[in-house]
Amino acid sequence: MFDTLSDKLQGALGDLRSRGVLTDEDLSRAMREIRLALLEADVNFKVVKDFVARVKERAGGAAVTRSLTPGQEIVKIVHEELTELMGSGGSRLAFAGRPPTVVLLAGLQGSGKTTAAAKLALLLRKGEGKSPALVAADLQRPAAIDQLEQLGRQIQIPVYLDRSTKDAIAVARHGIEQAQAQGRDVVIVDTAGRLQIDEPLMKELAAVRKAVKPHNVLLVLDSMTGQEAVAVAEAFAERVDFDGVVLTKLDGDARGGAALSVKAVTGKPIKLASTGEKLDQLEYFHPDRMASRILGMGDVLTLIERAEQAAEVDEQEEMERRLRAGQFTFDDFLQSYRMMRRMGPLKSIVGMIPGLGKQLQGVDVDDRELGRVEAIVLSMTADERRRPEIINGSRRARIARGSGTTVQQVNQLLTARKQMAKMVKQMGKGKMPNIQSIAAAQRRR
Ligand SMILES: Nc1nc2c(ncn2[C@@H]2O[C@H](COP(=O)(O)OP(=O)(O)OP(=O)(O)O)[C@@H](O)[C@H]2O)c(=O)[nH]1
Ligand SMILES: [Mg+2]
Repeated sequence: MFDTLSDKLQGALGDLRSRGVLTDEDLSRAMREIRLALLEADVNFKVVKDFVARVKERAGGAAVTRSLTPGQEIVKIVHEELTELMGSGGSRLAFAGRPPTVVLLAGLQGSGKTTAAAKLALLLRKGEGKSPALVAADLQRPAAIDQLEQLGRQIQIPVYLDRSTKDAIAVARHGIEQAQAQGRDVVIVDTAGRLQIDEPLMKELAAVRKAVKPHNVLLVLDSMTGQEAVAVAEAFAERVDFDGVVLTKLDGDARGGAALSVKAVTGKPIKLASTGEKLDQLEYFHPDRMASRILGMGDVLTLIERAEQAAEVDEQEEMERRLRAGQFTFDDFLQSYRMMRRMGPLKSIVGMIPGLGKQLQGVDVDDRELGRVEAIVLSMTADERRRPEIINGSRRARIARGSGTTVQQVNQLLTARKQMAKMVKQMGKGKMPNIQSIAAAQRRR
């Protein structure tokens, strides 16, 4: 997802991070490279211009904080601006006070509406315990109804259809009534696409919209079509209006960057992103997380943590208390990783704790792994972090997907936590090395 853009941006920011002092020349070069990276990824020209101007302005006046180098400060600014660019509004759908919530999907032919309808139904059932239904209101092609019916069967979600009419409004209305009668709380309406934006399409959509009063109108955009997708979004925004965007085919990388302009150009947030043909490959779109992914997550998290460093003495004390009590959940795990990281290279820390180096053999403490460790833990639910024993096979697969890692890597981490928990128990019985004194020793070196 956004691989090219990600590589290019990280390249542009790469040498900045390590510098203690930045000259104006360094800064201009970085800005040029950022501009190129965005343009090459097909981000809208005007959007790029504004973006770079904002980063430049902020970077020029950026206060050099105690905990960040100037280069890191710029990475942080780029991260914030990227997040802002992709939309800081929430990705949640609007749910009706009185069910059913109606979601209308619109978009050009082949953009992925029908697949997205099924995926969304699955996501809402799995993630939010909803009981969705699908309505086949694409009556342009007979095959469209079959396609939705088949998808519905695959995921065992009812599909309302009527092969005897060409009246999309009647089908949509009737479908919603039926869904309501059967106690379904979300109804997702699939509509017909057109080759391009034309009058009949807009009219039909507007009519369906008026008739069924959807709580969410989502525009489905194929991110592989680059700038074309942005033009479609603009046209829809003018003619039919919509509440948010579903970006599809983000797995095809080349021009994906265009999608990043959608929010800036139309003011509508990206709510969901689809990253493959499989039905579970749809996720809520989180601009901040996406920005982190694009910029190389680990580094950004490091930055943010460093900036927060000063405030966290209480946290250490709390942690020690919990460890003594023999608890060691994934929350503790994550926290301890973060604490250790703030104190310097992990290997040196581990080496300084008596007896720890040996016990940690086999547990990976490579600094580069940390971003991944965080991503994995952050992809767990609160419950999973507290009670790791419930993490079964399907949960592992989900966590791997959510964190962009493999099941094997998730397994490794589960094992590592177990080992650490055991170790912590032993230490808890004996003497606990004082984390603060280790930190102090580290600073003196
Ligand atoms: N690789 C990839 N393929 C996708 C994705 N989403 C949809 N597709 C594929 O794109 C094609 C078109 O998807 P549909 O859901 O049928 O598109 P549609 O908008 O309903 O098309 P019409 O009904 O003809 O207007 C299908 O082959 C899907 O499998 C995605 O995120 N990644
Ligand atoms: Mg379709």
